[in-house]
Amino acid sequence: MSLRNPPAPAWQRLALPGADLQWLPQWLAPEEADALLAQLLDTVPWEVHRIRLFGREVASPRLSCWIGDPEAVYVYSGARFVPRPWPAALRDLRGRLEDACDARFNSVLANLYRDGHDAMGWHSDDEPELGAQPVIASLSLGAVRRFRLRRKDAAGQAAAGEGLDLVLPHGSLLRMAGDTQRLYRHALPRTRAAVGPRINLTFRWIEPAPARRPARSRG
Ligand SMILES: [Mn+2]
Repeated sequence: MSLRNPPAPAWQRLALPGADLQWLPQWLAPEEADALLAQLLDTVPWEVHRIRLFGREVASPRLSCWIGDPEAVYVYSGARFVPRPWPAALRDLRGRLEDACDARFNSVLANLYRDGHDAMGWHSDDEPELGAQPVIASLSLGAVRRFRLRRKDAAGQAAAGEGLDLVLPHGSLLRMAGDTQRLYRHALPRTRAAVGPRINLTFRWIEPAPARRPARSRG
């Protein structure tokens, strides 16, 4: 082992029954997180994604960008997203995250929460192309927001019971794996607090289309 390399930071396991949830509250040093936030705010082609909500198509309350290898086409909330190419700021980061998380990633969903009005509703990242037990690496930059996880009830909705609220600091890394998506939903609620922009990067592995089973029609 080289003496020049600092030891890898130790993951902290978060206690949530049945889930596999670990985090590093300060994965990036503050200066590096500052620089990455500024670069991404400037260079990512942010857009409003249309999502399906109660059968209606609406503008999502945040800005987003789907980035990845060409074959990492993602379908969610009734829309199909062809990835944009990796911006320079994210190319190195992907490799570092693969090492840190012991997983492979071919894509990242970038979300920009401009202020406390922007939010994310209850959902699971459980689309078929993510596989049964996806490893998702979630890097937070900018304003500190509250991230909530709640166990699904029998109908698959977020139940009022078992769960966890996490405050995700600038430069923190959350690793969701195992049955976390199958058993739990997560959300980023609005806040009345005066907060600045927050960027969340969720790195994923999307099974390329030819390897997938034929699509079934979903009712
Ligand atoms: Mn999610």
